[in-house]
Parts: sequence; C-alpha cells; structure tokens
Amino acid sequence: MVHGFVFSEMRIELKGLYVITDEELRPGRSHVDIASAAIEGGARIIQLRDKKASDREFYLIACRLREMTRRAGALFFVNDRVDVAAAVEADGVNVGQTDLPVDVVRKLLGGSAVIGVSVDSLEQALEAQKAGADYVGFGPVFPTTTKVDAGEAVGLSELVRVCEVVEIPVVAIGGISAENISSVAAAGAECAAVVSAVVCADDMVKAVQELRRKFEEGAAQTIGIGR
Ligand code: TZP
Ligand code: MG
Repeated sequence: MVHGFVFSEMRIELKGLYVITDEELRPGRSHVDIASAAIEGGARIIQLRDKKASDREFYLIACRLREMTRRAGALFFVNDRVDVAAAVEADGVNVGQTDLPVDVVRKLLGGSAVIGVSVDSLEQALEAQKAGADYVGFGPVFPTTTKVDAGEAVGLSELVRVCEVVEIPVVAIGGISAENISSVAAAGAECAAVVSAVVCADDMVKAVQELRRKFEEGAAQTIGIGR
C-alpha cells in the first residue's frame, strides 16, 4: 500500500530515505548544512532534531529548514516540539512516548498535520495507531550510539512483524547504514530514518544518494507480506 499525504495541493509520499539532522555528532556541521546536503542528494523527508538548542534558536533553525524544504518540495518534520512545528507550519511532528499524546497534538496541529510516534515494540505501535498517529518510528532496529537512551536493538525480524501487523506507515530507525538499509526496505518499512549515516559521512551528498539507491533496491524485493 502506498501512503501519501496532501500538502498544500502537493502529494508527497512518505516513502524512502528520512534524514534527521543532528549538530552534535559532527561539530561544525549545522542543521542547515545537513538539510542542504540531504536535499541536494535527493532526500525528500527531513526532520529537525535538537535536544539542546534554546527555544529561540530552535525556532529560527526550523524557519530556515521550513523554507529550504518548501522550495525543494520536501516534507519537513520537527522532533518533539509541537509548538515550533505549528509556528513554522511544518508538515508534521515526531513525538516520543513521554511527549504530548497524539490526540492533544492533533488538537494543536489540526487534521492535515502528519503525526509520527516513536515506538520500540509492536504493542506501542498498535497503541499509537489506535490513538490516531499517521506513522510510527520503530526502533532502534540495529545498535546505535546516537541516542543514548534508545534501548536494545529490536532487530530485523521484529521490524518485519511490525510492518506486517501495523497498518500505518512504519519508519525504521536506529543504526541504519548503507550496509543494511536494503534489508530494512525489504522488511517492508516505508521509510528508513538515519542520523549518523548522513551526518558523519565524509561526503553527505554522496551518502544520501547511496542510501536512497540501496533503499530502492531493497524495496524492490520486499520480504514482508501484505504491504
Ligand atoms: N530514535 C531511535 S534510535 C535513534 C533515534 C532518534 C537514533 C538513530 O540514529 P542513527 O545514527 O541513525 O543510528
Ligand atoms: Mg521525543
């Protein structure tokens, strides 16, 4: 099934590589640098994630990324900050298990906003789906050091199970690289979200191109059923 959302008359698929910006992994690389390379490499889903910026900084960066993504015809998501997502008219927001509940986010952002919920089990994924989430971010699929409290890797077979059971799009996350992204796509995930695979690459544009290509290769041989 192809999942799509309509954004100001434009239908953009929630499918493929999902690049999350992070300024901490590679000092000197800003959110704008990362988003700009991601767009140049062909990524069409970008999320701003920053746990340290002040409200003002975060808002100003979000304004820049909103502008860049709009120009590129890319989706723009904000992590955690529903208020900032609303302020900059982001396409959506990604919230975790301890952030605002989906019904409250929906009330604040309205019906057309895409709400993603981070989950680490099938139970949480089904709960998010029932609550009205538009997608689940499932992981960490593989071990990662990018998010210190990410917990144990859930593994590829659990990803296959979640993709089979859950009806809303599944965005796989955690430890995804050029080496394993094909398997994630083949497992049935609509998207593969990456941080370090892009942010820490010597050449971010090339990394994005390679990740996209390998995602497509994997998606062509989906091993999950019923998608
Ligand atoms: N949520 C679960 S794992 C993770 C997040 C934000 C970090 C993913 O980063 P990386 O570098 O792609 O493993
Ligand atoms: Mg969060």
